[in-house]
Order: sequence, then structure tokens, then C-alpha cells
Amino acid sequence: MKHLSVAGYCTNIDLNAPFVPAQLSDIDDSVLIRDVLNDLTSAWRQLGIKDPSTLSHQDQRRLLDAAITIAPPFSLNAHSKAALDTLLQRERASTTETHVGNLPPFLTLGNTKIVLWRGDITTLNADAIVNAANSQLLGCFLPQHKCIDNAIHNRAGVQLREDCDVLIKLQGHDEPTGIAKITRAYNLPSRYVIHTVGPIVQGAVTSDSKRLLSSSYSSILDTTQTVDNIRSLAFCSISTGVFGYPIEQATPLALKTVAQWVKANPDALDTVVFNVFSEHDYNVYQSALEEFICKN
Ligand code: AR6
Repeated sequence: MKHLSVAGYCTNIDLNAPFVPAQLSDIDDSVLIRDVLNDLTSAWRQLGIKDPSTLSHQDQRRLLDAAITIAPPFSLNAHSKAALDTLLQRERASTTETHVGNLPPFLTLGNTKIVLWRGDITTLNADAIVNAANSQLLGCFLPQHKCIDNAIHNRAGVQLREDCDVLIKLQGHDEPTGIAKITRAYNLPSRYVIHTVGPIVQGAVTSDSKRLLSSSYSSILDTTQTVDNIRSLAFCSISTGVFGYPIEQATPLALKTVAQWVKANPDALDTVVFNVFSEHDYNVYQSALEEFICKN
């Protein structure tokens, strides 16, 4: 099966153009939400809502995320897209962002700082962040589902799903496991999102799952070198949520793959972040990193 390389899609999604969000500065949040919802009537009807105007402001905002989650690509007209960008940029401005450059390294490999950071990846300001996607590559279609795919798509805006749709159609088939695709990050603090489909594990971890997980990590790292100026990259813990890869087994493999790549590409990246979400996952990474330091 032939996979689409970055050269085969970068111009179709304007990968190298800076994203300039719309600023509808005179319009209140409630009007922005109403305008976008007006464009998503069939989505909120599918969710069982008869009249969003009867909902509280907070519930309308939640409904907007849910409707966008289930709406097919290219559902919004230009005004609604600008309204959503304005809303997401305002929300971004009132959220505390973490700058990768301010994070202390856990260790240094050659010229690359390795950082362990716990938090929501959508608040991290890195050159590129990693999304744990599914083989459709269009984001998660389950409203309010607590996966990273949903978090990233909801905070980036609908352009992310549109780009993924363009490149998956160009590719002509679903995204195989263990490779990577890059898009701009739109309304997120980061500049790029690198999407990968990790292996699904049911029962014991097979040698195929190990190979494919390692391949996701190395493909993502290779992808950073196809775009100018990616110096910092934040990985999420690929496959260890819905896809069931035990994090205790995924973590040493992730560290080993990244360390090998960094050794072979010593000047490629300034910072690699391992981003975790839960305290348990933080502890697993901390132990694995300490073990890695002892052994190397
Ligand atoms: N920031 C950082 N990490 C997060 C966040 C967040 N906002 N949310 C979740 N995580 P998962 P997978 C962590 O299930 O296992 C989707 O539905 C989470 O704690 O998101 O690769 C896709 O569409 C876990 O450690 O991804 C696919 O169908 C890690 O992110 C499927 O899930 C990955 O968990 C992919 O499953």
C-alpha cells in the first residue's frame, strides 16, 4: 500500500503558510456560538436538541463542541469558521499556556533536552504536538469523548478535520498503523499537529504491536524533519488509552525509540517532551526515565 508523503500533500493543505486566525472583535461570545450553531443544525438535531437558544451559555458552548465533533468535514461556511476561530482564540487567551522552552529537562541526550510534563497537550506551546488518531484520521466522532483526538480537534478548530480529509482522500485509503501525517495546528498554541495511528492491543502485546508502536514514534520524528523549523516536539502516550497498549510496556519502547533516533540525529531537535495526562502515567514515565538513565 502506497502512503502519501509530505511532499504529496503539503501544498494541498498549505502546510507552510502561517495560520492567521480571524478576529471578529465586535461580536459577543454568545453571538459567535449562535452563529456557528446555526450552521450545524443537523448535527445538534442528531444530538436530540430541539432549540439551542433555550440552553444556558455554558451548555450552548458544550453543545458546540459536541456538534463539531459529529459534523462531517467542510460543514461550516466562511463566517461560521471565522466566528469559531475568534471564539477559540479568545478562549486560548484566557487559558494558561506552558512554553516548552520553560520546562526543565529530565535528561539531555546529545543536544536534545528530554522533558517529562504532565498536563493537557492542547495548552502546550511546542513547535509540534502529537495526536493519537484512528485510521479514518478525521478525529473522533464521539461527542464529549475524553480522548486526545477530540481534545486536539475541538481546540484546533474545524480546519484540522478539513486538512485530514483532504490528505486521506489524496492518499486514497485509510491511514495505516505506525506512520505519521502532519497538519497545521490552527487555533492551538502549537504550530503543527503530527497525527499517528498507534496499534490496538487486545490481550498480550505482540511483536507486531511493538514494531508498530516503535514505528509510530520514529515516523513522527522523521516527519519533524520534513518541515522547516520544528525544534520542539511533544509526544502524547500513543495507544495507551482507548487502544489498550499497557503504558508500563509502551513507555520503555517509546524512550528507546526516541533515544535511538536522537542519537542518529543529534542536531535535529532542541526538545522532546513526553506529555502525560494522569498521575499514574507520570509515575510510570518517571520510573522508566530513571531506569533509562541508570542503564545508559
Ligand atoms: N492531553 C494530553 N494527553 C491526553 C489528553 C490531553 N488532553 N487526553 C487524553 N490524553 P487516547 P489511543 C492521553 O485514548 O489509546 C481516540 O478516540 C491519555 O491519557 O486518546 O491512541 C482516537 O480517535 C492517554 O495516555 O489514544 C482513536 O480511536 C493518551 O492520551 C483512539 O482514541 C492516548 O489516549 C486512539 O487511542
